[in-house]
Amino acid sequence: MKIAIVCYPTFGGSGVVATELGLELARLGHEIHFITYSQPVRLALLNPNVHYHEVNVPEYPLFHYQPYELALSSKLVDMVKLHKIEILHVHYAIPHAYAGYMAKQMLKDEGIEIPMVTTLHGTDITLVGNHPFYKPAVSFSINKSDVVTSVSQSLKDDTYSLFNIKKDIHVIPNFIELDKNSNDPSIACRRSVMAKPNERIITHISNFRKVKRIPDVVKIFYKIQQEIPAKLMMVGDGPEKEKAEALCQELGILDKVIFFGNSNEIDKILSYSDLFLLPSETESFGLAALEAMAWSVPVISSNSGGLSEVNFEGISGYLSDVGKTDEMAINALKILRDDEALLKFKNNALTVAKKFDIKNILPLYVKLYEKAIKKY
Ligand code: GMT
Repeated sequence: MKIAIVCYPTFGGSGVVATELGLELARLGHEIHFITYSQPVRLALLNPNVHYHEVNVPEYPLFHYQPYELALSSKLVDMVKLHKIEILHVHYAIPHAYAGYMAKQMLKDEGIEIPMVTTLHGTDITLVGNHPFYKPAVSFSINKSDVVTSVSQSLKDDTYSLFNIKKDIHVIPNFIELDKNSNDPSIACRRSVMAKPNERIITHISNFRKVKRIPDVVKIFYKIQQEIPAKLMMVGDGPEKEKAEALCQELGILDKVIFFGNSNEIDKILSYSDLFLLPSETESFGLAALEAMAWSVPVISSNSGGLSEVNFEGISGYLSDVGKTDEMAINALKILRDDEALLKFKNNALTVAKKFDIKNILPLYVKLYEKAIKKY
């Protein structure tokens, strides 16, 4: 199949899912065209089946806001015609589903009919898309998609309750490429660089937005390090990072916390982590938690959104109500205090992660594409 993938190219989860999906489809022999405003961070262009087309928005002084949707839909039209693309897969509803729909209409005018799959990722529904300024356009473009998927049952339920959606939503969970972890020799374990042998390594990875409840991460760690020797790895960047650094200083734990910023070495960091913290306000799936579990790292998370579909209570970690940092710290210590418990949770985390192996999830997308293309 010739597939166009539209996504955000940044470190965020939806961009990572879209990129890994496209790369795996390319490995299976499909022709993949990534269409976005800059090269996705995890995109390796060394496969002849992978193409990247940049959307450029020329600056014009008249425009207070540069019209990205217009540029994207025009680029989609051009690329579909040039490369004979058979299907559009847009990740994140805003504005991708909207631009995709406009591209479909323009192509229809020229006698070209092409199906569009829209994958909902979370904040496009629960936070941003739900805003009254966007809601009508988001509802419209979801309803006009040929196939709609969501990354968890929880997100599917949220979509139906927040929007007037008449379409069937297929739940296809996010996935992880497990083979990569054992096959990549460059991921050498460098634990000693980060912590002493007796210190537990605790990690948080996110875009440091408010929704991630970064102060809760620091508070949980503060309580843990009062009981056992530990270090905190803070990976990622965003509006809450500076406040987190200030809070660590205020609590006198700055020497036990490493702020990495955005990193391309997430696998290395996870390979020596003992525990992952994700106390988010809301999380439609929690890809970062799954990535940790794939490295045998147990997870302490909130129980919001789709997190309970990924992190299994008492098995791969523990879940608490949002903001219950005392309980989260107590649960963390249950995992970290002795080696035997830690090993059990580590093994369980990997076992649960295996359910989300890309090999199990990819065929679900392929089936939907084939069905959608056949219908046209
Ligand atoms: O807030 C983020 O983590 C970024 C956001 C995105 O769109 O990249 O993540 C959303 O999509 C991810 C991939 O499907 C999910 O794993 C995250 O749970 C979801 N974030 C939220 O729902 C807050």
